[in-house]
Amino acid sequence: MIAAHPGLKRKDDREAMGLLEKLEDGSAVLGVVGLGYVGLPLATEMGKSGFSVVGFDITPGKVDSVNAGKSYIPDVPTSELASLVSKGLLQATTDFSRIGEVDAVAICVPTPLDEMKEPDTSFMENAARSVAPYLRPGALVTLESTTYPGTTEEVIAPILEAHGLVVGKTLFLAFSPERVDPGNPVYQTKNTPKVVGGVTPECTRLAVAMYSRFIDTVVPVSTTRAAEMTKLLENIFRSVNIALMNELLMMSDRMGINLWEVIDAAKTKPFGFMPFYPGPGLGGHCIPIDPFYLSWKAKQYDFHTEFIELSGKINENMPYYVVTRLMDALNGQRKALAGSKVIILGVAYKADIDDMRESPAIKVAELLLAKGAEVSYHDSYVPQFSVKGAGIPHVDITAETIGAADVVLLITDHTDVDYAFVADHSQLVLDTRNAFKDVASDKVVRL
Ligand code: SAJ
Repeated sequence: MIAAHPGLKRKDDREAMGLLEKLEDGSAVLGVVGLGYVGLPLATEMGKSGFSVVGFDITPGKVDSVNAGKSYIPDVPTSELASLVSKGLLQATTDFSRIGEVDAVAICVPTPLDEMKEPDTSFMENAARSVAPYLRPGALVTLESTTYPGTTEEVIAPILEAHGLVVGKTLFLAFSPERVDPGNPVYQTKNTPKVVGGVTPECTRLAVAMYSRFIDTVVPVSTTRAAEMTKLLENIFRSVNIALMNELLMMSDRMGINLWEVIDAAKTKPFGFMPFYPGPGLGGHCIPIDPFYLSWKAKQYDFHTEFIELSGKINENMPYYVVTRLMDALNGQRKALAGSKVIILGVAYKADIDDMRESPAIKVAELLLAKGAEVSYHDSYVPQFSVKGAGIPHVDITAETIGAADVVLLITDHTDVDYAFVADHSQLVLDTRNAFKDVASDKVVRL
């Protein structure tokens, strides 16, 4: 039950009341713009709660796949999608004029960095421009794309109001950060708490009313900026702590201390400590990118986010540090990196997924090729790996292939690899993830 806010009495609150009732009785038609790893699971949860949902995307292939009931997102079972489509609860289109059919729409499009490492808000702006002409008076729009504080009100609101609607009166607008962790076996869209911050209290209330229908826990905050900042805080917390571990790793190596052992020991503290681990660098579509959305905006307030800049510098240096350590390890066997056969073990950006976005393996492979190494790779999740257009050959893990390599360089610690077998048959291993921690072998060098 969603209690109507007592304040919703004024004439122009009639719009809000109308939407609130439609959300409450389930007759509202919902929309999702962007049917990717955030939008398709969201649209599916909306449909599963009984709403009619229209999904919008600029990629005809995705639209066709959804309408055929075929999922292309591992977190969305095809059986679930097919069921919603066959019941007429979910349909997809590239025709944005159909926004006129929806009472509320969530925008879930990418927010990458451009080549200058500055926010690229073009996807959000284009999405807003695509929906603005067709929004019905009284509609609710929520933005889910991770972005800097101020985006919703400074960038998106003006675009949505360009056709006469007024936010807070004839249009309701909120920010609600996506918290999708692809492949997470425990937390999916429905059971991950959802933070919501509206431009006005009515905007917040309506967004809370919508999300509450299909997400278990909804957490309202006072403003859109607080909601935008919440997501950035979550991910900057990670990137800064990972950078700290990477810096301590480089120091510990010089001091002859096994930092991996130290972290495991520190982890025994039952309070006040949270483990992060060093590694070959930061991959993924969130952690390496989100901090720079904040540092970019902070500059407008003459504020220099030194932690973010420093952690970015340290994390970005890790692929170079790995190659230096690899050269040291080969040097110990009187081998030059140039001409050496290197097998990169694991190239996805983190264990047990197939996602290559920003994977540190890409930069490592580039550096190895530039130094004249002969590079091949093994990753059962990634069938094809190329660097600057050059395909890197894939090898199976056999006694022959491992034995023929001068060094095996572990970048990503997938759990489907027999690390004892690799250690037994290799000449040398550089392990950047402590994946060989249970393997006693003098051939394994730990980062
Ligand atoms: N990494 C380290 N050391 C660590 C943890 C991660 O080097 O201690 C590396 C990973 O190998 C990877 C990168 O950092 O290359 C990012 O890893 P991540 O564990 O942060 O995973 P992501 O990028 O999938 O982050 C997502 C985020 N989810 C959202 O933005 C909605 C993040 O907020 C989640 O906390 C994270 O998943 C998660 O916990 O799995």
